[in-house]
Amino acid sequence: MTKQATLHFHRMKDLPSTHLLGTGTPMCAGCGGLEALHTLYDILGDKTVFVNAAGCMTLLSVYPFTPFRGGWLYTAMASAPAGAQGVRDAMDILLERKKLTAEEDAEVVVITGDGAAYGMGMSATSGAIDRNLDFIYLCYDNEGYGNTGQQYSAATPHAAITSTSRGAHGYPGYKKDLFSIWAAHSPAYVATVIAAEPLDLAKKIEKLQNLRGPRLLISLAPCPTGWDYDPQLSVEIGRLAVQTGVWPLKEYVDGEVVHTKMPKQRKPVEEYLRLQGRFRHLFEPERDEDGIAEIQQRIDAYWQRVAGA
Ligand SMILES: Cc1ncc(C[n+]2csc(CCOP(=O)(O)OP(=O)(O)O)c2C)c(N)n1
Ligand code: SF4
Ligand SMILES: [Mg+2]
Repeated sequence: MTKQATLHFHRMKDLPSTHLLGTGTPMCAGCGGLEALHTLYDILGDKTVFVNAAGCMTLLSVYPFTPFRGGWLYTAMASAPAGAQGVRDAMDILLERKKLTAEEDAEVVVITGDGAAYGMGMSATSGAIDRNLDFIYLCYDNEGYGNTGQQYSAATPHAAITSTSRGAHGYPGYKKDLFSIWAAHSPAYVATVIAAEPLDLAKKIEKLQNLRGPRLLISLAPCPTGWDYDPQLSVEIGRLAVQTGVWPLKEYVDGEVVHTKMPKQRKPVEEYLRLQGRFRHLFEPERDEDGIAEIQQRIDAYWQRVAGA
């Protein structure tokens, strides 16, 4: 725990009356994942129970300090949705026995990174959706195992340099389509979001609040540390992810997939790529035309398929 964090964090036993998430946290400046969590917490409110698997956000609650006024349960990396099942079941039993009032009932929110959501925790998530668990899952997707030094994950995009894909062409694989995998389970709700589009994010959170069952959010999380850029560019990079069509904003509800923001005139993907050190090798020491064109073509093919554009 840094000195800065101890100045702003609170002992769990004497929390203040207003929540202070994000003030003086031990997170990196410009963390896109934290921003999405901030919005979710603002809308859902203080009594939310978070269930977290190991990752950057774990550092938010290091006993006895926490910025949350509700609950925080830390689980093994593959098990956050199973932990959420336990919390939900316990609250349901207490409600049934009238030891918890309806007003005291709380949303159970799984918060994990992409390493857990796209990989290690996939099985537990699938099981929780099958059981129609009444929970929200926020995956903040910084496209790598950030907390342990940005090793590649199943969410890493093609050509990105990570600490385990350092070759001349970066990561050779392609980002897994978690949205479709989740939607294939027919849950109550799935959406992609990004903190740099706060209105779209807030609308989706408000919508899922009125639903029950598994409700899943994947937030692309610009990460200055793992993606190698100046923290002040986080919002710009987030907006460019949407404007270039790299990160389609969409939702699945009632069996339908709807795009919630259609980039009218998509910007070239290189505007997004060239701001990030992890893609520097596409531009220096000389331009990799084929590499950039391949990334552009995959984006074009996606939008052609879903929107004929
Ligand atoms: C089973 C297991 N393997 C490895 C680790 C070490 N570990 C802790 S955090 C982390 C990275 C998690 O990546 P992600 O879920 O994407 O979250 P991020 O760190 O990017 O926030 C890893 C590998 C662990 N805690 N448990
Ligand atoms: S490494 Fe990335 S995801 Fe982790 S706290 Fe820093 S900016 Fe956020
Ligand atoms: Mg990650």
